[in-house]
Amino acid sequence: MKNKIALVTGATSGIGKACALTLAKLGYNIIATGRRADRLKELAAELPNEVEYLPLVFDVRDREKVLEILGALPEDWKAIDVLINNAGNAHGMDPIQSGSLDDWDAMMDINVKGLLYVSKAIMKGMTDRKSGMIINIGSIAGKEVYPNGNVYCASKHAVDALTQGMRIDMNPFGIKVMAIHPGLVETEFSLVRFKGDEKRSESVYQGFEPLLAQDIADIVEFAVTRPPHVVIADVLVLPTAQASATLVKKS
Ligand code: NDP
Ligand code: 8X3
Repeated sequence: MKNKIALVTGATSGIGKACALTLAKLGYNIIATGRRADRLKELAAELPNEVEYLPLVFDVRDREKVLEILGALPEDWKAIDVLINNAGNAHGMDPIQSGSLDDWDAMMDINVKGLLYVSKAIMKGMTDRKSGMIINIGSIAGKEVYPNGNVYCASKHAVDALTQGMRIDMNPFGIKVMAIHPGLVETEFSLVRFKGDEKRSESVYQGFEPLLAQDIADIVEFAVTRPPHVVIADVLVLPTAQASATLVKKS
């Protein structure tokens, strides 16, 4: 394949989908992942015709599956140029003393361990080829802690630390590593956090203009189009109405 290859996790909605479409418009062939196979199928119809597309259905929590599927990529798809570790969500928003163990497991298993499993499967190829770029989608919740954000914030602080660690360890191989830390972006994020409660989810984005998924994809476009000697290491991007993690009403 002549084109570069981008792998985007969590490309079935929101930020990941916008990133996949934007990278496709830039001419990247796209590997898109998620659990919802129907959504990955629909994405095919939205991609430009000239772009090659490989949808992969797996849960990032499933260590064996992640390593098996990403370890057996077709020959033409092995040389991944850009990995976007985007799959993730918040689950619940409770004071720590009444938080649910299942919610805690989900956030640590998906946002932290899932990111590690996917990265593990891809980093070896990048270091062997001495080229590549990893973009981790963190959050303002990885820079600040807000009331009832406890475990989600911890998971995103871990993403921040892992990004720094990856950048240091992969630096000798010329691999670029960055994190984008968004504030409030209107996606399916709150619907997942509040377990399908549409009213509560919509209220998160009322009374101000939130970021759009495309605003994050625009940053990805800027980052991947920098010359070889430039890495955009860390970006905090907020809606203009949001000055900190605690200032916007979340529910
Ligand atoms: P969405 O809920 O719209 O998208 C989340 C994506 O992650 C989906 O494609 C989903 O795919 C995928 N995903 C979730 N769990 C798993 C899993 N176990 N295995 C595989 N894929 C999974 O939310 P966003 O687009 O907003 O979220 C994307 C990232 O951005 C997350 O890491 C989130 O923490 C971060 N973020 C979001 C902000 C916001 O305000 N929206 C702000 C800051 C950061 P599927 O369900 O098909 O598996
Ligand atoms: C998502 C943004 O502020 O709800 O990471 O944590 S926030």
